[in-house]
Amino acid sequence: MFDFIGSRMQKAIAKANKKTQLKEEDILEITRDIRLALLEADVNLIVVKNFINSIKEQIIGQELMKQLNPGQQVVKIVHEELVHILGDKPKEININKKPFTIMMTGLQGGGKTTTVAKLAAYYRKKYKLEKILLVAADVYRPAAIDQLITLAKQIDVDYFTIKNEQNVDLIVKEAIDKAHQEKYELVIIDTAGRLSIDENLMDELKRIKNIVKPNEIFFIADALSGQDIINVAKTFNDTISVTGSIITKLDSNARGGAALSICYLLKIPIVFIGTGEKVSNLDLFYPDRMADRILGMGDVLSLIEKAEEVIDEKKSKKMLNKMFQGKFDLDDLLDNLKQVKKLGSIRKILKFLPGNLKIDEDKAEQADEKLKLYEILISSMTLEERKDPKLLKNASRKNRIIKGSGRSLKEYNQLVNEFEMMQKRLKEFSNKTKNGKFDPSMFGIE
Ligand SMILES: Nc1nc2c(ncn2[C@@H]2O[C@H](COP(=O)(O)OP(=O)(O)O)[C@@H](O)[C@H]2O)c(=O)[nH]1
Ligand SMILES: [Mg+2]
Repeated sequence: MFDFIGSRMQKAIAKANKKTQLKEEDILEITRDIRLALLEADVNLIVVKNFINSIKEQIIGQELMKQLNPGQQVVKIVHEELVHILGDKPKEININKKPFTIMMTGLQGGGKTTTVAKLAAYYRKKYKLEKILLVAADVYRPAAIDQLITLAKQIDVDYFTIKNEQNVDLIVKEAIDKAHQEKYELVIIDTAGRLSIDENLMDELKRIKNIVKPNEIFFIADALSGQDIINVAKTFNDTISVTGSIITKLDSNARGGAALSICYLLKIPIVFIGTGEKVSNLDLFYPDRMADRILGMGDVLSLIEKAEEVIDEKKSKKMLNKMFQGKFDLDDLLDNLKQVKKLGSIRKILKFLPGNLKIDEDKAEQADEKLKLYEILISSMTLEERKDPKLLKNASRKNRIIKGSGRSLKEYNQLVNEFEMMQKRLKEFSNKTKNGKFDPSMFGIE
C-alpha cells in the first residue's frame, strides 16, 4: 500500500521542490494532490480534511510563500502532520506483571489467531519469557482451535483448550487459574470473531474481559477492509475499551488507509503491524518511520532492527572470521542463505530501502530464485561435501545430488562455479589483507 500512497505523495512534494517560491495557487495544487493521494488510499474523509487544513495553515502561517526553496519545508510540515495522524509516538507495552494478559479481538479472518502466535514469539524474545500460554477461546469453529494448537507447537509454547467445551467463560476462567497456579508469564487469549458486528459476540467479549481483566485488549484491523472497519472498531471500543490496535496484512496490495484512520479517529494507538503470514512478520509500529516510508525516505532503521533481531550476532562474527581466513564453505553459505530467508525475500528487503532507489523488481526476483535454488542444491549434499567442495567434481556424487534435489546439471554447475569464484575472491582478499595490502578493486572500486 505504501508504494501506492507513497508515489503520489512524492509527486506532490516534488512539485513543491521545483518552485523557488510558493504562490497561493501552488499551495492549493500541492494540497489537492496530497488529498487525492490520501483519499485514494482509502484514508477516512475526516482524517484527510483535518490533515489538509493543518498543513495548509502551517504553510501559510510560516509564510513559506515568501521563502526561497520551500520544498523541503513542505516536506517537513507534511511529515510532522503524518506522524501526528499516525499517533505521534510508538506505544510501548511493558510486560511488567505476571501473568501479563492480552486479549485479542476483531472480526473473523482479520488475523487474530496468526497474530497470537506472532506476539508470543515477539515477547518471548524481547523479555526472554519461558512460560507463555495461548488460550483458544474461539469455540465456534473447531478448525480455529486446531489452528492455534498447530501454531503453538510450531513456536513451542503451551496452549490451553478444553475438548468439546462450548462454555467460553469456563474456558478462560480455567485458563487464568492455571496461569496463576503454574506461574505463567504471558497469557494471550484468542477470541472468536464474526463476519460483522454481532450482539452475542459483544456480550461474550464483555464477559471474557470481566473474567480475565486483561492488561491489554488489542483490536485486530485488517488492512484490506474498507471504511466500515472504523464503525466496527468503534463498536468494539465502546463495548470493551480497546487499548491498542494491530493492523494486519500491510504486506498485501491493500490500500490500508481505513485501518490507519482508526488510530486518529478513535485515539486507539497502533501497536504493531503484520506484514506477512509467517510468525516473524510482525513489526512494532513507529509513526515517524511510517511517515518516512510514505514520503519515500525509506525505512532503513526498521530494516536494520529486523536484521539484528534475526541474524545471530555471534554467528555472523564467526562467519566473517571464516571469510577473512578464506575458510568459507558451502555449509556456511547455506547458513547465510537461511539467515537472508528469515528476513523475507530480497524483493522485500529492497522495499525498505530509500524510495528514490529504483528497485529492479526483475533482478530482485532473479536473486530470490537463485537463493532458493542454491538452498535446495546444498540441502541435498552431505556435510562432508559441503565442507570439502572438491568432492562435488565426483561424477557419482554429482548425479546423486542432482537427482536428490530434482535440479538440472546446468543449475548444479552454476552453483559449483559461482561458489568457486566466491571462494577464490575471498582467498585473494584474505591474502591481500594479510600482506597488509589493500586492493580497492576487490570491492569493485577502481
Ligand atoms: N499476508 C498476510 N496474511 C495474514 C497476515 N495476518 C494473517 N494473515 C492471514 O489471514 C488469514 C486469516 O488469519 P487468522 O489468524 O486465521 O484470522 P482470525 O480469523 O482473525 O483468527 C490467514 O490465512 C492468515 O495467514 C498478515 O500480516 N499478512
Ligand atoms: Mg482465529
